Amino acid sequence: MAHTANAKLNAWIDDVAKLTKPAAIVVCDGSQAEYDRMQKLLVDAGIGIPLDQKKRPGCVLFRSDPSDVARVEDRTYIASKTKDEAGPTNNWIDPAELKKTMTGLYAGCMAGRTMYVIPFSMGPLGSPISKIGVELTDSPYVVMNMKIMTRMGAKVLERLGAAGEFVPCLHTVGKPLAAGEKDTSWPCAPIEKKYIAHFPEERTIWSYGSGYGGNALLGKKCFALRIASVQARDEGWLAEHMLILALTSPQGKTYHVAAAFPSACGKTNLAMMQPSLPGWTVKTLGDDIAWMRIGKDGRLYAVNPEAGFFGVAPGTSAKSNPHALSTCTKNTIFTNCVLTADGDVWWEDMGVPPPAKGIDWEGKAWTPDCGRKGAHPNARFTAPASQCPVIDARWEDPEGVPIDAFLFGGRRPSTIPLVNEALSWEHGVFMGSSTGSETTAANIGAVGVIRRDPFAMLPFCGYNMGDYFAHWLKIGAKLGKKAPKVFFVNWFRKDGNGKFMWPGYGDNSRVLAYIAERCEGKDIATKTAIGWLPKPGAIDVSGLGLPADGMAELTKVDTAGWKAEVDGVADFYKKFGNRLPKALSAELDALKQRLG
Ligand code: SAT
Ligand code: MN
Repeated sequence: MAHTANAKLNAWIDDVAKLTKPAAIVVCDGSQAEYDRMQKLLVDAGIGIPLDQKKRPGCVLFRSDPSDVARVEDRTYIASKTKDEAGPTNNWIDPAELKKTMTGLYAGCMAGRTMYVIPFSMGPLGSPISKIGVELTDSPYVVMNMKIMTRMGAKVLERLGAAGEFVPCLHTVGKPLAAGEKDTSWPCAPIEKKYIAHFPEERTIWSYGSGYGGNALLGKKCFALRIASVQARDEGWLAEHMLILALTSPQGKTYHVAAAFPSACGKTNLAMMQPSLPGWTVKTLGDDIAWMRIGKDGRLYAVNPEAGFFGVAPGTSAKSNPHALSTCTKNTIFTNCVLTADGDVWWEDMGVPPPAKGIDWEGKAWTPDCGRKGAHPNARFTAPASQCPVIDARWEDPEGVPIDAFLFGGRRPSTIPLVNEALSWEHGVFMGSSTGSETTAANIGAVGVIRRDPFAMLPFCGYNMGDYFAHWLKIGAKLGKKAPKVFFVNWFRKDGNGKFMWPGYGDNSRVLAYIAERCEGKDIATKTAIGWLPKPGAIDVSGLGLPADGMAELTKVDTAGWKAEVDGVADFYKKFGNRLPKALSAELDALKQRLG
């Protein structure tokens, strides 16, 4: 049927409809009226809960099923033709076998539901960096979220035209409805039937059984990272799990920084930071993903492929991230937060007193002393990026912004200094590849263990991670002298009493200012065995009241600690066998030598 002007798309829609048997097919136009219709449908069904329209205009709350609260990494697959292509860090199943299993699950899975066709663009429409995807889904909640998170609807179809290319993204909640059956408040499939599948060679995504976040909003991690990382490798660009920010000095010079941190390290907070250092400003371009290409001038240019923020609510407060709080005051979808008696939302560590009573994320009566958390730790807000009070004027620039510095970082209680500048691009890639973060009580397994999460891409790289490191080395060789500088930062050092040694949050601007000055080539760093470290006085700590030896401790080389770090990285590198680039084992050896 001629659902659209694109023959390939029409054929795919018909094939999927034949298999999944939806009651109706709707091609989304991306209009506000359509969004409002989806919301009304869900509210009328008792699934969406509209919030108080004076306190939170245009906002609605959803509660998911307890089996469906986050990305499911052990149900996420990179089904490349060979296991070796997926590499040692991904779950692999033979693609033919996986397709057979999933085709069985898909048969009749949309019965009683409407199948929505969501044409979307990752990146500003028409930008040379952008790419088009089409998601087929039976979830109106997904339609609403995709409207905020991507550029979506009729204008994308126009752009796609009769013969344009798109990444097909098939999604279902995996809960067909029998005639007359009433829907549950959060339809999904049991955990062992959930599959988040990627077929990298075919640039195709199949997702079954989850309605939550990155499992269901397929433009985000599935397309913009896992599939895009494969496209980026083949086409010579970078698809990265990075925030993008613009830092402006008191002299009015702007620097663009892209930064990768594993989860729970404050990426969204850094992206929207309110600098404590007078005269410096930070503007946000993105909080999660960066697509970067080499521009005509030979520099690396970055675009945020998303149009919204899918942020973790708990912990978001006036102290940690005032700008995120302002971003979600209107036109926002909340998922798994507490509903207060006066029709507002609340979450743990919001920085405001809890309501005397409310309804928790499971729909149960809740009071602050009931012994349970009210919001799920992975409760989220979905809000338009345009509502962020510090969104950068260039955030939708189709050409992107030139990157001056890359930051890698993690939660490291010891050894790793506050800021360490790579000696070369290769050394920077070594730093990225060895990125790790301490597990906390929130992680399953031993506490205080360093989990390696190279480039913060461990769950998001769509191919062999050894080849991914090689790709980074190749991009550096192309950039040559125009390559961004690379820094490793650590806001999370602890003293002997287990207290954080660095205040973090807005005071991280002091480190950003130092980084900007290094980009200017200022002689404020010393070359050491581990990299360039700030000279005494190079970082402005006035007014912080750090102990006298505080900065010395935060910026010293802990030789014993680094020797243990070298052993840790060597152990991790073994995983990659002969896919580990020689340049990286050489970096590891050279570091070992320098440490003596
Ligand atoms: O659920 S998402 O993958 O979109 C968010 C995250 O885990 O970072
Ligand atoms: Mn992320």
